[in-house]
Amino acid sequence: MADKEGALSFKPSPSVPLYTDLGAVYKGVPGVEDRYKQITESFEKAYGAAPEFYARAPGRVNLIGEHIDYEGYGVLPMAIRQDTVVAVRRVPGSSELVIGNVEGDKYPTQRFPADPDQAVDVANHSWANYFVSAYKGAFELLRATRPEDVPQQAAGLEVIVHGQVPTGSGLSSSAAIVCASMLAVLSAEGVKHEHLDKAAVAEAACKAERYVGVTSGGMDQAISMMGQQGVAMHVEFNPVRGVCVVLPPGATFVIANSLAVSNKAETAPKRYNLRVVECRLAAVLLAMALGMSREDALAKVRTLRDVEPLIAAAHSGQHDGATCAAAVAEHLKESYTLSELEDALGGKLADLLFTGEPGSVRALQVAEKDKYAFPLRKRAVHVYTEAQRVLDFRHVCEDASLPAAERLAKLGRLMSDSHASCADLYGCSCAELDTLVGIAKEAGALGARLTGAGWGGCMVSLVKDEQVEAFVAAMREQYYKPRVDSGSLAASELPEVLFATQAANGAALLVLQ
Ligand code: NG1
Ligand code: MG
Repeated sequence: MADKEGALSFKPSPSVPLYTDLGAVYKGVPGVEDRYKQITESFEKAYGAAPEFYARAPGRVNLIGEHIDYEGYGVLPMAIRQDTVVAVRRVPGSSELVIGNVEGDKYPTQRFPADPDQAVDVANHSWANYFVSAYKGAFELLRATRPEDVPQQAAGLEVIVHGQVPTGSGLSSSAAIVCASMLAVLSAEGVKHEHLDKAAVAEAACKAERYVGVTSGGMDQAISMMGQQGVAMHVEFNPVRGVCVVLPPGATFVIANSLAVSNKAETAPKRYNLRVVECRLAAVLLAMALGMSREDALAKVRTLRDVEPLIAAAHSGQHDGATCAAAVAEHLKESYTLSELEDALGGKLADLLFTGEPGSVRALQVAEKDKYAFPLRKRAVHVYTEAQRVLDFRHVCEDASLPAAERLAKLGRLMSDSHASCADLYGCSCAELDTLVGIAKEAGALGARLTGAGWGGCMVSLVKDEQVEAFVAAMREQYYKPRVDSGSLAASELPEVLFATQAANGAALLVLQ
């Protein structure tokens, strides 16, 4: 699946901006000044002094391209307005990191040594683990790219975090805190903002987030760092890069939270990390079926994307999504038992493929205990067809020869097809999300799909501008009102669980004057 630069696309600016004026980051968004005041007050209350600076990074909504970033394929998200702010002060002479939160009751203060080589305690998952992961990652980035900036002695830090991105909702609260924390640490260690390359920070933040125990891809950190107001972004990997994609006029993305919380770090062995393992197994088996030796496949094939050249060689050069899916259907069985996989690959999977990957090994252990049958055909067909839908989505956005209304209708269909594939082939939807998508389509959405990892969290739908109001009213009536009536949702929370959204700016450093 190859891509070419279209007419309506452009590259994002490369370096992290530094603002001294809040208005520059949040033009016209109400409540921003008050929020920073509240963060500063929390900081002063906790530490007896004001913060030196702030780093902020947004959550994101993925428009299309689910569970394919870790398979090497491009995705198409946009940053949203909701973000995480990390306020920081260096404490000379201290060798401690004190991590507090504006919502201290929910997220209690934690202390860690200012030691970049400390291990993250994955077994005791805590909110502050995200900061520690970013802290380690910041030093790894510094050591690799700016050794002259690595301090002899890491600074002690006092930190207050404030997050607005709902957690466990598929809008990437995790990447928001990791990216903001990483920028904060880099800046505290003296790196100048103009020396911070957004793509490099995104790549380091992606690696860092894996310290919390999820074997994730790089989409969330990439868009949280590189996002640009008013445009979506086609993000590709190895190396991380983005191209801004202008959406056709006349429609809005509406986000609706299913209210089923999906806590990815805790459920990883049975869900996210298991999918990453399944894709790897599918890729290796497919490569072998297409003629690669077992030794080579085990040593060289890491993603389904790695198999594309073999598919092309067997199909007269064709390697679009449909051809790849047909190759999967021809060569992979519907499902495999663990012993079938071990026989095919010649030994214990943990030793053959996943050494040094504790998240994957744990997923295999749980699968063995559950006598899980690995449905590799479906998983691989999802990945290849979803990767094609991302390219199609971008091309539709860029096809100026079609009227906007026609382009929007096509985009909506791609989104709905993506949801069906996530639900039926990838098994990452849930009853609440499927219900939401059904209601959204009935209420006139051009298309609707789960967004993010799934198994709960949010849906994104594409709605014609003139229908947004009626659409929101219908969603409220059919999905949320019964929950408000039964007391499981407070009416005051409605604006946070159902809202129209525009593409917002990516991460920034801020010094208030
Ligand atoms: P969420 O769960 O929405 O943060 C996760 C991964 C992404 C990507 C999507 C599925 C992390 C940090 N992010 O997103 O890399 O694989 O699922 O497309 O784990
Ligand atoms: Mg996340």
